[in-house]
Amino acid sequence: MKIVSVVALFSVLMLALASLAGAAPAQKLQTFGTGEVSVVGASATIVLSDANQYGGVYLNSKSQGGKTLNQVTFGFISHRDVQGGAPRFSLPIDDPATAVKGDGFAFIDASNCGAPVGPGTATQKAATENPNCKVVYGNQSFANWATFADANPTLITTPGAIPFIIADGTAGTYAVSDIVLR
Ligand SMILES: [Ca+2]
Repeated sequence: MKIVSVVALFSVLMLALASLAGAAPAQKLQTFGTGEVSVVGASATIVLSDANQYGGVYLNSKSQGGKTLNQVTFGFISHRDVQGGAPRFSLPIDDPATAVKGDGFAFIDASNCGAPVGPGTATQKAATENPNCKVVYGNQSFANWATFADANPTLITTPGAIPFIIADGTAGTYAVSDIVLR
C-alpha cells in the first residue's frame, strides 16, 4: 500500500515537472546601466541622478531578430520625464546586403511621438504601431515605423541582437509601462 502511494506521488510529481517544462518560461525584464533601474512586471522606472548616467531594460529574447521591419512590434508608454531621445527604443537593424552583422540602430523616443520635453506626468505611447512616432535610422528620419518599413523592405532586425529601452543624457525619472519587446 505504501509503495503504491509513493509511486502515485512520484507520478504526480513527474506530471507537475513535465507541465512546468512545457510551459513557456516567464519573461522578466532585465536591467542595465549606471542609474537606478527598477522593474515591476512590464513596467520600469529609470532614475538618473546626473547627465552622465544611463539605464534601461531589455528582455533576454532574440525572438524578434531576423524579421523584416513590417513583421515586428515594439512599444512602451512613457509616464514621467521626457528629454530629446529619452526614453527611447534602440532597435538593432541589419542590412543583409552588407557583410557586417548589424548595420545600425533604429530609434523611437517619446519626444518624437509627441511627448512634451521636460519633467512631467504626461503619458505618451512610443511604438512601432503609433503612426505619430518618428523613426530615426542613421542620418535618416521617417514619419513612422510603417513608412520606415515601406522604404526599406530588405532591412531586417539584426539576428541574435537584443532590442532595448534606454534613458540617458539628462538627470530625471523616466517611467515606462506596457513594454512590448518581443
Ligand atoms: Ca549587414
